[in-house]
Amino acid sequence: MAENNFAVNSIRGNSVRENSIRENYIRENNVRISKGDITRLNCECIVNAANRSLLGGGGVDGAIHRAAGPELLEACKKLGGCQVGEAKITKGYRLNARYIIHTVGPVYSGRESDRILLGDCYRNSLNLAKLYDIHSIAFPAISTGAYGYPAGKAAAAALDAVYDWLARNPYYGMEIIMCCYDRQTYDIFERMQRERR
Ligand code: AR6
Repeated sequence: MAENNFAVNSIRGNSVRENSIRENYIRENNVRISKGDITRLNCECIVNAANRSLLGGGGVDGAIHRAAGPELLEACKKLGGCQVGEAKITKGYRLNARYIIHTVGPVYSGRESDRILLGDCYRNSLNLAKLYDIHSIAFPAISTGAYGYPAGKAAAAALDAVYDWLARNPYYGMEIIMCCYDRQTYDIFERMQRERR
């Protein structure tokens, strides 16, 4: 009898509570395009577009090191660098984000290998995030600054890689934010994502 009452309440009287419980425990896969400074985001993890030394640089790498503080450089020194397309993880230190995943995009060459290596950055970052039980992650537009990757081609490779990863991990519940710094890059990502729906 008690069990029956519970079942009936769950379906009828307690539906609002049930829904809020569901929201707390069941997350959905989702891709969002946003505009702004990645260091300001409130998500579990942000991705850095680093270089192979992992010892800092300009662009988003410089901004992340400045915002995270000097402990980040000390942690990066212990990582032994990173190959193009691979990913390594540190804490977020002074950032709101708990973790930083450092990946190294390809310098644009116009060869087919660019697209594969750029896709590897997203795939390997997401795999590493999953190992750390991360469920929200923000990416910058990797390789589209100093490394010269045209934004349209980079957006296509990035979105192919993240949607492919989500299709392979349909029940994981990962929120992916593509964080574009400037209006032009944002418009390109936003249009390409809309065309996929
Ligand atoms: N938040 C989000 N995106 C940003 C930010 C920010 N705060 N600052 C810049 N961007 P880049 P890359 C955008 O050059 O092309 C570094 O020196 C930027 O507008 O940062 O992968 C590393 O150490 C562009 O759209 O990275 C490497 O040596 C995107 O981030 C090299 O640059 C990527 O631009 C990596 O070059």
